[in-house]
Parts: sequence; structure tokens; C-alpha cells
Amino acid sequence: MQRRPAPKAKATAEFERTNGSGSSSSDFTGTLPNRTALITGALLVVVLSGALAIVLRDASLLRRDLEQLKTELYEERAARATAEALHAKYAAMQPRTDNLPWQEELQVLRKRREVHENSDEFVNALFDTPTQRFPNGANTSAWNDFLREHTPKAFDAVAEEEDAEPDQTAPDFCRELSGIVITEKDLVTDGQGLLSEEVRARALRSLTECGYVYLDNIISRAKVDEIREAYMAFRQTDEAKDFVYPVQGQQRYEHMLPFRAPFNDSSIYAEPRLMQILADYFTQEQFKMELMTVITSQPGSLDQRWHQGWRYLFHPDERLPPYAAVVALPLSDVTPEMGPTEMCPGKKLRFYHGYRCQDQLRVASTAGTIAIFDFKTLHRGPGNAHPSAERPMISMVFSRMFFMNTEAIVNRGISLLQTLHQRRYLEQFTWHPSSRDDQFAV
Ligand SMILES: O=C(O)CCC(=O)C(=O)O
Repeated sequence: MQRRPAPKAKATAEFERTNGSGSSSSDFTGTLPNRTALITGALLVVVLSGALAIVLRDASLLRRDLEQLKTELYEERAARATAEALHAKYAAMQPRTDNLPWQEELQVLRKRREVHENSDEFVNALFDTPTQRFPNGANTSAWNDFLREHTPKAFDAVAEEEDAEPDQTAPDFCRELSGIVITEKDLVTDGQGLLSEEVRARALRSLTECGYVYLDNIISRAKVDEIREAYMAFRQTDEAKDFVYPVQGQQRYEHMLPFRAPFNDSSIYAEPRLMQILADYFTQEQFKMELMTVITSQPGSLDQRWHQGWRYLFHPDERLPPYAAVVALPLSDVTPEMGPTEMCPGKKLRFYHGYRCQDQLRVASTAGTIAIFDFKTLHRGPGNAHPSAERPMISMVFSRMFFMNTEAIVNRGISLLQTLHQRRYLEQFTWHPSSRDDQFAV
């Protein structure tokens, strides 16, 4: 019986022939397609592996790009959501009020001055004394008269007496309540809402010569209570973080107030009697509210450094008419131990950098009483020694239109939102023209 080779043995025999160990050439020719197939297969494997590697690499790059795009999209959406939220807040802000009555009055005076300064009478007078006038010279006598009238007389005395002791420059009435407080009775107005000439003159004298004046209970207690409660609630909110304003000293904090009720109530920032006194102080020129914040000194806070609102505009010895003033309105009764703002009488004449006041004045007051002090007045917030009561106080800076504390806006971490609110407050103090001609009048 013949034995048939097992298939596996045949495959072995064919393999041997293919490798040259067999005897017949016809066998060799018969194995060629298998060899090509193998080479082709190998090549195919190489090509496919290469292609696969490229595909995998591209896929990985695409995945990376996709992740990056997702991140960018996420960031873009987050930025847009923030911008939309800010915009919604801005859009929800109340619009400006129309021109307030006292602005109209100032505008009438301004127009009258313009007409006068464009008149032949005025222009001719300029050339009456050719040697002293443009283009040959300058006559500053009118300016000197203006300075004499609107800056303290004591300034002259200090300048003339080299050894003069600065503390002696403030007149005695600057330390007496009767000299520096305009009482509730004095604050009663006539039928047209005007203070008496005598009261205005007294307020002006105190501001000019002492550097401060107090308006007793000028804002109602009910209004003060409303603002205080709204402020206490506001400062607990997340939104309040955007309104934090830097303040000197520990255990004090300060917030700007958003332009919305009840904070933007014009019966506070544009109280008509306050506006009259400020207009007198700013020589009937246009002015605005530059900043409105609440400064709170907590129990246990310490004295601030003595300081001024601003050091000087051009030169430490400059003599300037008033250009800015602070209006402080505590939102509670303030006892002496709670630290009412301390003033240094008469220290508005020069810029006493690093000066320490020996002669300070501390006026306790009831809620609703306002203190006005010149921006140059040396002052400080004393520590609050009360065991439990905070002393929150609205602080408003009023200034002539040209003055803007841009450093405070740009460098003190003021958010865009705050500046937008600030702008809304500024708008209230700008006379709004209704015609193109008025818009471009210079
Ligand atoms: O807190 C005060 O009484 C005055 C605060 C003050 O003058 C300031 O922070 O600049």
C-alpha cells in the first residue's frame, strides 16, 4: 500500500524546491507568483503601515486642534457672557436727568459772561492801556483782585511774615460752633428756595477762611436711614466687590455707589441749598460731582494720616481760588468717640505734606448734617473708638469741570463698571445743550 504524503509534508517539499534544493526547473517556474505576492504583500504592509501612521498622526493633530478650538470657544463664550452681563447692567442704569434748576441758573450766568467777553466794551477795555495789555504786556490786577476776594486773607499774612506760626492763621471763629455751623433755622429758604444772602455769606466766609463749614441736619433723618439701609444691604452683595474703592488706614472700607435708587437721589447729591453754597464757593462757575463713595470706619479702626484731597496743581506755593471741595454726610449720629472727620483750621492755604495738625477740630453731629471742606484743607478720618457702632459716611467730591482725578480712576483698580456709573453721575452735572449751536459753543 502506497502512503500518500501528508499535506504538511508536501508544503515542506515545495518550500525546499523553491529554495533551490529541488531538481526540476519546471518546479522553480511554478513558484514565481507566490514570491511576487509575498513581496507585494510586504510592500503593501509597509505602505499601509506608513499610511496608517500618517492617518494616526493627522488624527492626533486634529484632536489637538479640536481641543484648542473647544478651549477658545469656551473662553470666547465666557468673555461674551461677561460682556453681555456688563452691558445689561449698563443698559439697566438709569438715564441722566434733565438740566436741574440750579444748572440752568449757572448756565444763564455763563452765557452772560460770554456775551460780555465778546462785547466791544470788554475788548476795547483790554486795549485801553496798551503798555499793560496784550500784545505788549499783561495786567494782572483783575486777577489779583479776584484772588484777594476768593482766597483767604490770612494767606497774605503768612506770606509776608516769614516766621509766622501757621497755626495762628485761622481766625478764632473757626473754632467756634457759632462761626462754622449753619443751623437748621438758618437753612430755611425763601419762597424761591433760596438761602438768605447773610447765611450764604457766612457759609462762604467759613469755607474760605477756615476751610470748612457745617450744614446742620440739612438732609432728613428718614432719607439718611433709607440710604444707610440700602448701603448696608448693597455691600453684602457680590456686585459690591466691583465697587470697592481704596481707602487709607486699617479697618476702614470704601465703596463707590452705583447710579441707581436710592443712591442717585438728587435730593442728596444735588440738594438745592448745598448747590447754592457750592456755586458761591466756585464763584458761580460750572462744577460737577467728581466722586461719590461711602467710607466706613469700623470700631477699633485707627487714625488716618493727615492729608489733603490733592497736594497741588502746579506748584507747592500756588495760590488758587477754590477748585474742589469734599462734602461729607455721615449716615448715622456721630459721637466724638466714633471719629467725626477731623479738620485742621485754616490749613488750606498751602500744601502741608507730612504736616501733623496740633490744633484739630472734631465736630460731633446728628445724622443728616453735612460738612463741606475745601480739597486743600488738612484733614483725616480719626479712629472709631466706639465698642460696636460703625461710622458710615457718604463722601462726595465736587470740583470745577476741568479737574478730574484720573489717577484714581486708572490706577486704583477701578472697574469699568464703576467708571460707567461715575460717568452717569458726571452727566447730572453737565448742562445739556438742546441745539447743535449750543453743543459747539466754546
Ligand atoms: O473717614 C473720614 O472721616 C475721612 C476720610 C478721608 O478723608 C479719606 O479717606 O480720604
